[in-house]
Amino acid sequence: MKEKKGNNLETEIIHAGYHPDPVTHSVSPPIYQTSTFAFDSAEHGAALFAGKEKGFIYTRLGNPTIEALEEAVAALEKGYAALATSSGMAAISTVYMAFLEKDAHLIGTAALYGPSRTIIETEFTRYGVSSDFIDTSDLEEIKKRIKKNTKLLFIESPANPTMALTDIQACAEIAKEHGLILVVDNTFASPVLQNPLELGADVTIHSVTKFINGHSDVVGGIIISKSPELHQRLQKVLRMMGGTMDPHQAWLVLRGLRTLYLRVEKAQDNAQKLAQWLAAHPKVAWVNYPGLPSHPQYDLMKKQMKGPGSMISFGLKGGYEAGIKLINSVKLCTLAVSLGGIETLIQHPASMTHASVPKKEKEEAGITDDLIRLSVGCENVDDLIADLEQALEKC
Ligand code: LCS
Repeated sequence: MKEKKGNNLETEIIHAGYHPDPVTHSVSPPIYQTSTFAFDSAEHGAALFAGKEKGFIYTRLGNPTIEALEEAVAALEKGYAALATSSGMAAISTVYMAFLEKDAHLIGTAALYGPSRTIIETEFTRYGVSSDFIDTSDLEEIKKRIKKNTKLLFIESPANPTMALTDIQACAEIAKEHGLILVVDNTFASPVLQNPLELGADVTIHSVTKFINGHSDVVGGIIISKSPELHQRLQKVLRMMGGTMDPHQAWLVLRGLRTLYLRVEKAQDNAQKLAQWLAAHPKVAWVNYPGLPSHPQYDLMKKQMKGPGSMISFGLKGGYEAGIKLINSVKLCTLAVSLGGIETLIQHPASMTHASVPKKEKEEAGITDDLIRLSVGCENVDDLIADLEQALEKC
């Protein structure tokens, strides 16, 4: 069978990572739903374990369906290779476990997804790991916090849920100068809108639960490395820690991935219209959306992203009480955590996704009590506006 190749992202998203099954020529990749693979002989098994022959041994160590997904996402993120994980948090904890030695120090974005920060502050402290979670859009502040034992610079851009951006290229320069590993959680942008490795990052991670799968029916993660050395270190830790993906999960994510470009374009178009509509609404106090010229990093968005995406956060003039009334009054938007699916979701981060972060740290990170987060989906935008309008009338 011929390999399918094209030069544009839309084409690559549809074809990357799949080499048609040589036996049946099946158009959809087969699901190799097996935990283990038969050896031809004792010598063959020994050669596979010794790395002298290529092939599959045991699904925690590798599986063709999982590899198809890894190959596709590595190509889209312009990486050396990728490792699929059982969840986004499995990707993050593998990165921490691989690169944080005893008594190491980490600098991270203050407004990270709650558990990405909490695991460092409540679990890795048991191994002497210390951290500074700061406003990483302030490059001077990053430089000031670097210590002799700083190993990792972990940033999320756009950040969940403040939509603050961090200059990835500038962070890569700082990381290089000080010998740090720069990891970027690219979940909010997706590989369609931002490629951190091209901007100089060492490792990119995604919760594929979100845009990459896109249908709110799978939990998963992926880690993409720039170099063979980083990939091999992460692979060793992931295989032993065991947070690997399952073949059926990988097949579903690969199916979702094939429509990523279409979904991101449509959701982003809706989000731009909704953000403008919200910003002009008399009951809305503020809107954070990188596609609005009022966003403090609008120019940075244009520099490092191909578009502002489809995540919006906003607050109402009536504050917390009005926000809670709003999320209880919507009829089309679904009141649920998670994001990046085809349906529009609305939630209250201070009491939901970021409940694990102490109140003081939340406020310092800009996760105020009045903040409402909207993950804009692919519905008709007039229907979304009508739903929010009827809910705002009650606030
Ligand atoms: N990174 C980001 C930016 C996230 O938003 C999440 C989950 C994760 C990593 C963890 O991924 P998971 O293990 O859930 O696949 N964010 C969620 C959110 O905002 N609502 O629910 C989950």
